[in-house]
Amino acid sequence: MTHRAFTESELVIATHNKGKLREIRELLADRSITIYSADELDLPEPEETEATFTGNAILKAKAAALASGKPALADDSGLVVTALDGAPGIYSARWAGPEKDFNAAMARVETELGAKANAGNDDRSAHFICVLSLVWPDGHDETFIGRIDGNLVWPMRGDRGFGYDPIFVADGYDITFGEMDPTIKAAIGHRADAFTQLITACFS
Ligand code: ITT
Repeated sequence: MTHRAFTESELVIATHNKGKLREIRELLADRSITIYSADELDLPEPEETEATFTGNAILKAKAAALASGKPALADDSGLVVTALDGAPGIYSARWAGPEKDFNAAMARVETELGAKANAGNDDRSAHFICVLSLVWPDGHDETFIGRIDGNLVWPMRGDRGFGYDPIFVADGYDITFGEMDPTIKAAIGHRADAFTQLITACFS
């Protein structure tokens, strides 16, 4: 499959999430690309109306590319909990409410897992998904799906990372993403997985 090469010198990171922005900036740090965040360019936050991570990633990148006239990279991601039939999934940010209260969102995951356990289902497995979509102002997109599998723990542990990191332990580790050195998360995580695919396809 042929991919479009990224040859431009400017890129908009189409996210209003500071945790994601920090991780994506870090992943692009050794490239000579001028990076703008959606906040710096005052880009509006589009409503995520699609039913899939991929649909929402393309929607966000497209909106930013059209509004700015520059290529834009968006990230749609979330926590997919097996016993909760995939919830919160594409609703991961929305479970935190307008206050972006992730302690409440993690407590809700735990309460719902507790109800499942009471009904005999002890499955605490989950995975993070990250879809990265790079869209050019002409509408062309290059889109990649990353994933990491693990298990959920309670209580929350660690204050590094963001979002649901304090309850997620990746397979093969015994500390949560909230306790993990950010450089290790940046190497093994779902965002890193999607990013590696993007770099191979469009930046090399
Ligand atoms: P943008 O749409 O502006 O990028 P958002 O926070 O609304 O920001 P999403 O709709 O993609 O982003 O929601 C994804 C949510 O999933 C995010 O708010 C986090 O809570 C969670 N999430 C994604 N990646 C994560 C990670 O690496 N660690 C912990 N939680 C993560």
